[in-house]
Amino acid sequence: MTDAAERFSQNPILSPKDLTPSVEGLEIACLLNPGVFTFQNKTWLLIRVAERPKQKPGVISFPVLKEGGIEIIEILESDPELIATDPRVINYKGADYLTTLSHLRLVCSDDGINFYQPEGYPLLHGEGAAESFGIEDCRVAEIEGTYYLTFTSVSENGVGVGMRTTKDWKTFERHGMIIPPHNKDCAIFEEKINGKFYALHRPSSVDLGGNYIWIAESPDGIHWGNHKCIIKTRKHHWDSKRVGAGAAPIKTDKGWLEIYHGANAEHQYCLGAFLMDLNDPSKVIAQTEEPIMKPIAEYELSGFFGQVVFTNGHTVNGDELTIYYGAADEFVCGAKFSIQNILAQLKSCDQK
Ligand code: MAN
Repeated sequence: MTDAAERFSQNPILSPKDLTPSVEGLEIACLLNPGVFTFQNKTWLLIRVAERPKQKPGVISFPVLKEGGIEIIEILESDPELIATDPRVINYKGADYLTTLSHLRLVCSDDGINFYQPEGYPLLHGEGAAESFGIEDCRVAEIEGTYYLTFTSVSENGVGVGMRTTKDWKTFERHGMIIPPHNKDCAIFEEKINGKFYALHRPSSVDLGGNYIWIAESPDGIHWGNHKCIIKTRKHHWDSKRVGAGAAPIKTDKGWLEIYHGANAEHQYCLGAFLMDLNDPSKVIAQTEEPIMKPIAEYELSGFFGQVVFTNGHTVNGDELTIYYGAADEFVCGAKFSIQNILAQLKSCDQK
């Protein structure tokens, strides 16, 4: 079995052991799903760092953010009111919790392969009630000199899209939750179209509808409206259960190319692509039938949560697309693609 990705021979390029925990008493369980941007002639990753206390036998413990700082919750594995079938989330006494607390951390590189944590840049932590279970999976869009950070804000009240903006990566303006629960995977286009900002996002509709990709417009990049559903899950396909946007769409002469993730009922996460009209991106022109990347390398098949390749960041150099991705929800990896090759795999929506 193969796919269209040319994986870095150095993969994984970052593992939990490569960084130090943000506070004493926690350990890094996973590094995953980096946002990517260029700044001061370097490639930067804004990594999701997921932490928890070192686990003791018979006990599940995890951190949550409270006004005074971090609080550790401990639950006996034998407690009949605990449901712990997914390594990522548990349910206790009817309420959901995450098993790890994520913050976002900057690393940079001259060659796009060897990354280090530079001095003088802050860690981005959850702040306030809407981020008490952490912030995750940040997309970074650079528009007219401002970097727009859109990330998943998690709390007991739900999962929504949070936003911060920066110009220098040292000072940040907080814009709170810009799209309320349940929503994630928000990727802003890096160019205005006909004077308007556009973004892809992924609400989850429980009773009617599903985990579909929507597009929205905005006059200022912060307030969003005119939402339209553009990509749905496909029965009996690799993307039958959920789909979600990756990073900012890539402008090509054929249209806006989006790399997205899809998962099936067995929680296998693969990547595919679709193409939107250059002038009206709410029109999807074409989509791949088969994944362009699927979990096949050892570090993608087993880890904190195996069978996962998940991207929300890339760099583009001519025809070369370098995606950075989370493998098995534990490692940060890289892979190269030819944009022409991805375009050639798209099937026109009229032919379906
Ligand atoms: C899912 C997974 C987790 C994530 C939570 C909250 O369970 O994507 O990795 O922590 O949602 O967003």
